[in-house]
Amino acid sequence: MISFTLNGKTVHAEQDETLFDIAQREGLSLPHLCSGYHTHNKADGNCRLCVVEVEGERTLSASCKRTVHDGMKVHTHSERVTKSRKMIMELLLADHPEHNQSPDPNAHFWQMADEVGIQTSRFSPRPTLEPDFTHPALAVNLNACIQCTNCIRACQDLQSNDVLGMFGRGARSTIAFDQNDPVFDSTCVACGECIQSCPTGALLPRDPQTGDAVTASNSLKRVDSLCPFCGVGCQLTYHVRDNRLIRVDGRDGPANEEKLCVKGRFGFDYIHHPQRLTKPLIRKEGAPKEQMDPANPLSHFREATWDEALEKAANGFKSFKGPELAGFGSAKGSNEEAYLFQKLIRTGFGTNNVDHCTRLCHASSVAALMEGIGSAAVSAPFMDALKSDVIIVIGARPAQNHPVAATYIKKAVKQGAKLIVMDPRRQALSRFADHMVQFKSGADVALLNAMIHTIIDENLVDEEYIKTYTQDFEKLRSRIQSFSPEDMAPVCGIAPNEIRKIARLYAGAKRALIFWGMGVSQHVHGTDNARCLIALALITGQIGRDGTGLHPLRGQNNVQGASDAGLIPMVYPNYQAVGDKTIHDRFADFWQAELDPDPGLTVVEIIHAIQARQIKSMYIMGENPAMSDPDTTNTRKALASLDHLVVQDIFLTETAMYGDVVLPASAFPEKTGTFTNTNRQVQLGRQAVDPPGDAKQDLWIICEIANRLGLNWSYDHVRDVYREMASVMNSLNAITWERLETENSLTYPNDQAVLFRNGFPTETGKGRIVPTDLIPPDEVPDTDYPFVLTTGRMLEHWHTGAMTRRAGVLDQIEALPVACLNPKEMKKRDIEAGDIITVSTRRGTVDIHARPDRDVPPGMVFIPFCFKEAAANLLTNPKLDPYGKIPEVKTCAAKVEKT
Ligand SMILES: Nc1nc2c(c(=O)[nH]1)N[C@H]1C(S)=C(S)[C@@H](COP(=O)(O)OP(=O)(O)OC[C@H]3O[C@@H](n4cnc5c(=O)[nH]c(N)nc54)[C@H](O)[C@@H]3O)O[C@H]1N2
Ligand SMILES: Nc1nc2c(c(=O)[nH]1)N[C@H]1C(S)=C(S)[C@@H](COP(=O)(O)OP(=O)(O)OC[C@H]3O[C@@H](n4cnc5c(=O)[nH]c(N)nc54)[C@H](O)[C@@H]3O)O[C@H]1N2
Ligand code: SF4
Ligand code: FES
Ligand SMILES: [Mo]
Repeated sequence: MISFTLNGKTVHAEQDETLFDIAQREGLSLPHLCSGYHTHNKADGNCRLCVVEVEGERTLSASCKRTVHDGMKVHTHSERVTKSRKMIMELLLADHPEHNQSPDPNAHFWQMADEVGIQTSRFSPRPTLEPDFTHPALAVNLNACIQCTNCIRACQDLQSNDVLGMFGRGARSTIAFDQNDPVFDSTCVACGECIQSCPTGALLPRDPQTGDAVTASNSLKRVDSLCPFCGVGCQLTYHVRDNRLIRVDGRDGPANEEKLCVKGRFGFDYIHHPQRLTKPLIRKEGAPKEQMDPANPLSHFREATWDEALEKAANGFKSFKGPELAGFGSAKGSNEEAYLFQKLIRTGFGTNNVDHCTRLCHASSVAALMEGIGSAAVSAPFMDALKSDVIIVIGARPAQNHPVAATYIKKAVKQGAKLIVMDPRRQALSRFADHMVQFKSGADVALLNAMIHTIIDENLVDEEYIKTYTQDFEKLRSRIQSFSPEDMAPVCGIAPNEIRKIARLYAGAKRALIFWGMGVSQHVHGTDNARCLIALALITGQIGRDGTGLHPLRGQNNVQGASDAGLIPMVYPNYQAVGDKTIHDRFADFWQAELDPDPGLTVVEIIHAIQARQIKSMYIMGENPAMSDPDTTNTRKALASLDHLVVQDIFLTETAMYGDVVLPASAFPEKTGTFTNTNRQVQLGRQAVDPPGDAKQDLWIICEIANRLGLNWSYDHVRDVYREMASVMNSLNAITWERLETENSLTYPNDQAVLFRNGFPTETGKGRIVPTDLIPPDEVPDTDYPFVLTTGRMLEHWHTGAMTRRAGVLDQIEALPVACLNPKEMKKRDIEAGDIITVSTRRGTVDIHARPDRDVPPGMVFIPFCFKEAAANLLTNPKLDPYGKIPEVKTCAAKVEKT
């Protein structure tokens, strides 16, 4: 501790604390522009507004950069300081339009001018610059820029996107996107971090509908909530005016530290889209399900009252027996909604046929993790990347799909960590990687087993760890003999030396962390892929410590929570097996209901059971299987063949079009509930606006149906549902609703960010190593279908496009369906960028625009599944992994022709 005097008062401080922070702590306000505006942006000391006087020193010091020493005498408002601040402000004002011409007359900049007491400038202004409105998300008016460089630091240090920099010299120097390119032509990914860091209004968000710049002061109400898109679980603040969201800012959550990505910041206006469902709909008598008119889907429906629609929905369900019924719940909904949805299916329908998109997602990872280490949640949060010295990212593209999680990986690399990316396609993280291992699609087991072979062969294993915490290592040792790097090189396409290098790097690391995604899980051998990753961590002891572990990046904002809450056919809440008699009886007693003793069917199995006429009626809430399930033609036929389908959504989706009853629900910002992100952090989403028209809260709708099935539920508030749910979930025992309201984010179990420090929750307490064999993809290229088709996502769009294609900014950035091909393949076939091509597989055909993309290797075509005009799932293979029951949407054989 250091002792010094601040304006004559003795103050104690830490050695590395800045004067600015100390002053703030002491309740002194110091004017500031280039520091202390965005909490996590690095202090820069360039605006000089925060200067203070240190007795005996010739010059004033920027307090945001100045630390203290014993005996120092500091003055924050001496005459010299005040005079200097006034001059600085006057100079800065010369770089800014008149107050009434300012892009944001209430900006922090003007508050500082007030504080300093200066409103006009005697100095001549800079040459004026053209505002840049080329990007639908960003209003750039550098006439208001004071070059505090907050935006540059936000872009480079916080997000590591490295787009913004300085350009030019002297009075002509400006902030620039890339080489001073128009924003839309630059490599800007529109995370908007620069906007949140800009204190002057030179950078502002644009209204997605009108295109006008929106200032924070335009809002009347601010509501602290969460991003509704991905499993990162960014905290944000909604700005509301007249029951409309007008702007979103990042909030200081543990998983995002004020950062957001383009979807969280600019993708909010889907909730105001004119196509929102605002009235319950009932299918018109005789309107054929097989012949929808996609141009006018509403023509098949008539509006109904809630009473009529709910009666019809419930009566329909009542006319079928348990095994004839099924439900798809939603990972976009809250924990409370997921809990009540599965409770309704199990107690009201009398079946365990309840599942959700986790089946298409990490089902195989979950199968392998449960088998291996007895728990399927991540062992460490993604922020732990900052503590790792080696990071593997395999079959995932976080910079696109978990963008804020990716900021931690990028930052770790900048701090010296080594990154290994393993993927058949290159990606935004590749430029950060020490090893970009671009291997053959579907060859994960070959590559990973060759790494395991190297680690065992070169005795890089952690013998102590293996002895204490694992079982079945000997089985692996003998089976791995046939997987030498030399033998596996032709299978995976990676040279033996490179395999050895990355194996040594991982095993030799002090702390190594593995992230994985859909490229690992969505295969017929997805469970085997994950088994290999688990084995890698177990034999090297790279788990159970800070900066180590296994992190299957969870996709949907609440897929972790929906799974925890029991939206899974074989387990009740908190993964308690349906097939276990004691557990079954306990839940039957708790819910006062007769329960189906057998595990239910999974997502794709349910579609197959409809085709077999076993399942005749379904309740689908917040999922769009007509777009997201593989082999869409057959999925849609199945949905059309149902005798009774109730869909609860916010739009008339491709799935809702097959509904007999369609119930208009509440979107994320219209409700309150808990959500669990990929880090096992439970956080509160708070209602910011009312649902439109007659649309109702999802929770209310579920309860109304339950009561019409005779369940007699009454919950006054969502917290009552939370309490009931938490009472049957040990994992939540330390997390009360009240704590959530005040503490913002709580990690289960028991606030432990890193798990398995002393073994695993298996019967033996040890992790099980499960050896794997080579299984080729179900479909490989041949002469008829010579390409590998792979499917996935793009940064701006969410899954089936239901939400993001109705979000103004996002849809303007990515407006057309595209298939990405290596430019060489395009040249060979005389295909130009933007040409329409036909991509076909054994299941279907789509016409789609070709996009040259060097990330895609020759011989591969990539199609994102968000475009209904060219639905990728018309093409995909529904073949399942036998353990996880996940379909192989990451690879099948395809043909590409110029149309
Ligand atoms: N922008 C956006 N973000 C999202 C989503 C979204 O729809 N849009 N969805 C969310 C959801 S639910 C999920 S699950 C996550 C998914 O996030 P990711 O797991 O990152 O998803 P994908 O883009 O489907 O595929 C990941 C990677 O797998 C690679 N891959 C393909 N075949 C193979 C293979 O054989 N082996 C290996 N190792 N890799 C392969 C692909 O090239 C791709 O880079 O994203 C979440 N975030
Ligand atoms: N080819 C291919 N197919 C895939 C994948 C792939 O990589 N390739 N990935 C798979 C994966 S990992 C996943 S997770 C699935 C995702 O598949 P889905 O979950 O079917 O996809 P979403 O588009 O997210 O569907 C969410 C639905 O919920 C609605 N919705 C949004 N908010 C709310 C709300 O608050 N209440 C209600 N009631 N409804 C709401 C939306 O309008 C939308 O219709 O797709 C899978 N399918
Ligand atoms: S990273 Fe995920 S949670 Fe965060 S703003 Fe983007 S989509 Fe939302
Ligand atoms: S805030 Fe300290 S120099 Fe700008
Ligand atoms: Mo997912």
